[in-house]
Amino acid sequence: MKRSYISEVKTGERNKIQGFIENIRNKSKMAFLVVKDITGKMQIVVEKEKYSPEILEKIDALTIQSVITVEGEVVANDYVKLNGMEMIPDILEIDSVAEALPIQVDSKADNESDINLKMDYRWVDLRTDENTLIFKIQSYMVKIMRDFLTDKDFLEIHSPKLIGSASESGSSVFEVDYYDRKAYLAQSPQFYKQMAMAAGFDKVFEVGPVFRAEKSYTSRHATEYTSFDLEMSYIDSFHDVMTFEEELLIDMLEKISAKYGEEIKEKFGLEVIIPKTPFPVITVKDLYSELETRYGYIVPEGEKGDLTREAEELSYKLSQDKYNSEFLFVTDFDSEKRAFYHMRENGVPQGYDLLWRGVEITSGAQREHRYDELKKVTEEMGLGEDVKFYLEFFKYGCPAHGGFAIGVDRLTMLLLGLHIKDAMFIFRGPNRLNP
Ligand code: AMO
Repeated sequence: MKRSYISEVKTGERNKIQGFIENIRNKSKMAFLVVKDITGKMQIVVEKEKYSPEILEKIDALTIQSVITVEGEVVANDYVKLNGMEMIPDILEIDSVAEALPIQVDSKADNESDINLKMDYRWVDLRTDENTLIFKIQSYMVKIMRDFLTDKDFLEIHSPKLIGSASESGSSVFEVDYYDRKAYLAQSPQFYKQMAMAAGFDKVFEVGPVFRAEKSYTSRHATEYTSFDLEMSYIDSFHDVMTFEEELLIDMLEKISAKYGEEIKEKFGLEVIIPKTPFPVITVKDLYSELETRYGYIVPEGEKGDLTREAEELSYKLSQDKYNSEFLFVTDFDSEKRAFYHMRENGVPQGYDLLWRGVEITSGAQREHRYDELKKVTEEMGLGEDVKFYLEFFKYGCPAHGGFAIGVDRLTMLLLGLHIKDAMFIFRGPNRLNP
């Protein structure tokens, strides 16, 4: 018989379902099992006197989280909380026996060692309703954004992750042996999405892994994460890029809200708020002066040209108090704090960071596409050999262009109010390379 997903099962029909055992109540006369698959849960009822010793033996051997196949009649029962139905099995097979579990599924981990143990057994940890939901939502979120772009004729590219030189800044790159020389793990598809502009691809995006060798132990940093990058040609300024990002995020939030809004509220206690456009925009300088006037925050002298963590957090309060918005664009960073590839106008980088709920989710910019300008900047910064191949991209014609990158894990984390470890299928940090 063909397998049915639990969500498709109808009463009054024979069905075959397969899944993990979430609960077992094995009494003298009756046994009740709860089977869970990716779509739902089903109660299985066994009235023992009606069954052969062979099936009863199997039931006695069952353990929590074992995988079983059950076939039988599905009947309506208003007393059953799981969709008002239950299955009366006539065939029950144990496909895979679960040993005593190393972690308690569905328990809350509130200390570091419990969290680490859950991470060690991530595949078991991921079986909870909440964790399954996180990844259904993340999968849908990326699909919506991918659809949004492909509908607008963006090409999806797949750039190399093994590269010959650092793509963001030399300090946070992983070095790997590459035959008789060194290679680096890409910190971003930055150079290649820009190369696609020089190739005349016009609009591209990529969803893929990026690597950052940062020793950051925060709730929002990972050493490998998924970056949602895009780049577009023939823009007039970085404001075009910002407007485009607003449209992309609103479309995503609207669709997430329609499909998962209720569940997000129920399971994670958060409202999916659809932002109004335009999102508020503030320069770094004005942001610091607002934070000082309103909340008495004084930024340390050396950090004025960039956002401190405290400023990011307070900016959420400001964006709510002043603009009634969860989002805030910050512009006009100090030139030396921004990547060399950002276009500068009168020394001001033509780019932005986007903060959501007080955490940076995006960096974006118009890029410097004029070969001579770029050559000058990279020489001034002493980048030389590292960017030689990249400079070549702009020598043979390249349109004005810009783009941005959104951290998929940060987006998931902020949407659902999680630690980044919980928002990633598998977390990678300075102390974690397994499973
Ligand atoms: P940036 O380095 O700011 O920009 O990264 C873009 C976005 O990626 C996410 N992010 C991270 N997420 C998890 N762990 C980390 N260690 C981490 N670092 C960054 C954040 C951040 O906003 N090439 C540029 C983008 C561009 O200009 O197109 C870049 O990579 O959400």
